[in-house]
Order: sequence, then structure tokens, then C-alpha cells
Amino acid sequence: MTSEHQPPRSRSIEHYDVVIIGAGVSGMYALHHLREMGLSVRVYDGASDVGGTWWYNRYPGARVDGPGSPFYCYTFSDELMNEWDWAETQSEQSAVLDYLEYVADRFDLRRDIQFETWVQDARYDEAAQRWTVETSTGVRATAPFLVCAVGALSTANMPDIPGIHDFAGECYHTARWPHEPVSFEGKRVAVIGTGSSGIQSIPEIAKQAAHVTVLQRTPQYAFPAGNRPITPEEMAQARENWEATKATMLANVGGFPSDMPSRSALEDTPEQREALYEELWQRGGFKFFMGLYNDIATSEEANKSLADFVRAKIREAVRDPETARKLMPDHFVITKRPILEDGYFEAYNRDNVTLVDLREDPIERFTPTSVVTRSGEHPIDMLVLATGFDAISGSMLRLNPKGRGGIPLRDRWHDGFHNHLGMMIAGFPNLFMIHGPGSPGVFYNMPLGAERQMEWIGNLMRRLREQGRGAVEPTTESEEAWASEVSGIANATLFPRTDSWWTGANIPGKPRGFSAYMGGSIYYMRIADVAAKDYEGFEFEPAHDADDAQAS
Ligand code: N01
Repeated sequence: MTSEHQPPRSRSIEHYDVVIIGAGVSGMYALHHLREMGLSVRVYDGASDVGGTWWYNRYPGARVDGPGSPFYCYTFSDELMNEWDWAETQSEQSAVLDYLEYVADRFDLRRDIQFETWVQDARYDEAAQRWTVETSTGVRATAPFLVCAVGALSTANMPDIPGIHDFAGECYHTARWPHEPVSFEGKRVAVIGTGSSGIQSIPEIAKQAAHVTVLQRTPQYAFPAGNRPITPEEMAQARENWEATKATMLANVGGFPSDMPSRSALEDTPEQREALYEELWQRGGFKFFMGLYNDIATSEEANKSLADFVRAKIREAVRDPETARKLMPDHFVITKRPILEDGYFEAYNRDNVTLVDLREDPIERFTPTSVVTRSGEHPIDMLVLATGFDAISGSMLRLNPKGRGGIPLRDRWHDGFHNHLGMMIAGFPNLFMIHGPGSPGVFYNMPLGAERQMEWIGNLMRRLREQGRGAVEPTTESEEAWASEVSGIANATLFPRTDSWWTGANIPGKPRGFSAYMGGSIYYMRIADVAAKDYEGFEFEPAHDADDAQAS
């Protein structure tokens, strides 16, 4: 039983300045930053070590599938940059976890983290102006500030399919992969899901399994990962140019060191576009998106030119025309999270891989030994759920903190993820989210984004303490204005027109809406501006006991 599900044991009570929930990339930095500010901090995490999503997602083939190393990293410490060598551009999961473990050692983080401890409840006490958390290990802790570093891609999406719980074979979710080795040898494996996790794991599983049946709901565009070793010379160069590189990262819309494209795809002839697409395809990696045209996400015509190119590449890679047809995506390219692949389409050329298109041949039920689709029964020994996450807002809803008047967040968010600046929620004073809905979060270099949000949060905490204020929260008017700003930016693009986990469409019953701030670096100017205007859009409450607030 994971600590998430353990009944609470006997209660003791502890007091801190800040409680942080989550010891992943964001929570680790939050701890470091707040401790440097001189605050007493306690972190709780259900896992048994640091890493968050990198601790859980250890399925075969798991790798960084964004613009990768050495720039998917913290920037707060030059020493760290000098000490850590990245081996590959698309680091494998174990390499990222090694890095995070090194960070935990290097900055002595673990002494303030309580692992295998699930926060089961978080409740605001209006009189005391403090949050109280209840944990699975029986510890109860209070603090004036609660930082929710609960992860944008953390709460696994478990599909509700008739009979799925009756399936008697091995069953694994990619986001809760076992720590013990999983053998596929000689087994008939079904995989549900063809997002990043499915597309990374399917070729690896196919290398060992007797047979793989891929159950695909939506075909996807995927681009060559272009993974390659990082040479010592490249590492040395990255370190030498680190100051300039950081400045480029801060200015870049996605927080990575690349220049933003300034040309429309429609300025080029079809031949010129094709040549550029081909060059980037051969190079691989996320440069494909960052070195491209500036209107792929906004112009239907520009988008179609790239979509057609990728569809042709899929036709080229997959020998069986009927399988290639089923693999053909028809949404706007990049409007579901772009995927980097390594041998995914070629896997369908193997004799032991079969594709089921669930749009034509839906799953009817599971039995103890098979999955039954409309066309017939597929006997299986193992089921792999690569079905993704209740993303961005799901982990906050799972925590379901209770704000003023005991109002649960699920009530406040029943029709949308109301918040201001992606960090604070009206009625939930002194509660901060990192990478929450309404922030750039998953659209940004996540370690760097966590650092930048945490600096803003730390400054607000400092201001409260210095001025003897007890609580801060946004007004509902500022939340509404923020929601308009977030959706206004998204609606200028093609992104909201496709069902994706960005829009909440992957979770039945979830309120629809594009929940990431797509302005990238503009976001950090916006939050700096709010701070400069003495936290415009926020309300401060005097400390009920000013002496206590200063001393706590
Ligand atoms: O999840 P997904 P993921 N019946 O939601 C299908 C990051 N990431 O874990 O598209 C049948 O993308 C669903 O179908 P549909 C990365 O940002 C990072 O793959 O909703 N199918 C889809 O095909 C990524 O984008 C890394 O129609 C069902 C799949 O399951 C994000 O995490 C590695 C279904 C889910 O795809 C999420 O990726 C991996 C159902 N009931 C991921 N429910 C690294 O950097 C869902 N699906 C290491």
C-alpha cells in the first residue's frame, strides 16, 4: 500500500514557517530558496525519495522529451552547473533522477523532507492565519504559508473501462511504474495510450514481448528525438557561456537558450519549407519547434504545411498502408503536446506489433485474460496504461485544500480553475501553487519556471512578514481578469481547438479550458509588474497577532 492510501496514525503537532507539499523539481527548489531566506520549512512527499514525477515515471524508454540537456536544469547555482555532467541531449529518466538526487545531497535538502508521507488534508485556520496539514504518518503540521509543489504531471489518469479491475494479469501505469524490473519476455502485452509515454515505451516493450497490441484512441504526430551524446567540449562550452546562456533562457518564450523564429512559413515557397522541415527532421529534437516558423501555432495554412510533412514521414516509415492509415493524425500539428520518438513508427513494421484504432474498433470490456474490442477478443498477459495524467490542476484537486469557511477547492473550482497569476486563489490565503493552472508551467522549462515563480512567492512572503501582515489572497476580480488574459492568449492560437490534456479533454467531466499561460517570458514581466505595483489585485489582512506573525 502506498502512503497515499495509508490510514493516519497517532497525531503529533509541529510548527513551521512554511509547509511544502511535494519534493519534485519545484518543491526541492522551494525548500532551498525558502531556507536561504531564513525560514523554517518542512516538505512532505508520498514517495521514498526526491524527484517527483521523475521518481515515479520509470517506464522503459522514459526520457526528457523536451528541449533537453544540459539546459533542462536548475540555474540558481553556478557551482551545480560546473559540477554536473550530462551524458546525452535527451537524458534518460535515471539520469535526471541522478541529477536531482545529487542536488538533494549537494544542498542537504533531505534533512527537511519527510518522505513516504502523504498529505491527506490541508485546512486554513482563519483565526490563527495558519494552514494545518494532516499526514498519513500521523504528523500534523501548521504554518502560515503553504506551498503546493504537487506537480503538473503527477496525478495518474486511470481509465474507467468496464471489467478493467477484473483483469488478472500484470497491470502497470507508466506514471506509477514499479521500482523492480518488469519483464515483457514471452508476454502478450496491451498498451493503452499513444501520448509521449506510450510512444516512448512501445518500441522498448516490443523488443522483448511476444506480442504488443497498441490500443490507440488518437493518432499522434511524433518527431525524431535526435538523442545523442553531449561531448565534453559541448559541456565545457555550455559552462563557459553560462551567463550569456542564462540571459537567453530568461528572454526566450519557453525558457530555453534558442532564438525565436521571426519568419512566417508562408513567406517561403513550398520547396523552401520542405527543405527546412527536412533539415530539422534529420537533426531531431525540440529544435524542430524552436528553430521553425513563427506561425505554425497560429495559421491554419502554415500548420497544414508541417502536418502534411509529418504525415508523409509516417507513410514512409510504416510499411503496411492500412496501419499507416490508422496512424495518420488529423488534428492541427503541435496542438497536442509535441512528442519526440525513437523507433516508434518503425515498431509497427515488426511482426509482433498490432495497432487497434479505438475510433473504429472501441474497447468493450476487459476479462481476466483479455481485452475485448468491437471486432473481437485479444488475449493478453499484461496491460500497460500509458493514459497520462489529470494534468495541471489534477493534483491540486486531489489535495483539495479547504480555504476560508472550510470551502473545499473542488467547490471553488467546480466550473473552472479560478486563480490569479497561476499562483494564488481567492479564499485560500497564503496558499501558493507552483506550475499551477494559469501559469506557463508545462509550456516552460520547468526547473527554471519553478525558480522564477518561487522568487516571486518568496518576495511576497518577505513583504508580509516585514509589514506584520497576516494573510494575502487575490480578489475574485483579479482572478477573472487573469482568466481572460490566459484564454485570450490561447485563443489567438490553434491550441484550444484540439482536445488535449492542456484543455482538460482527456479527463471525463473536467471543466474545459486552456489552462496554461502561453505568453512564456511575458508572464514573468507581468508578475514582476504586479509586485512593483504593490501587489495589485491582491488583498492583505493585518496579522491577528502581529508579534506572533513576526516571530513565527
Ligand atoms: O499522457 P498523454 P503521457 N481510452 O495524455 C490515451 C509529459 N511527459 O503520459 O489523445 C483510450 O499525452 C490518450 O488518448 P487521447 C509530456 O509533456 C514527459 O503520454 O486523449 N485511450 C493518449 O493517447 C506529455 O505530453 C516525459 O485521445 C486513452 C494517451 O492515453 C505528458 O507528460 C515522458 C484513455 C495519454 O497520453 C503526458 O504524456 C512522458 C482511454 N480511456 C510524458 N485515456 C518526459 O519528458 C487516455 N487515453 C520523460
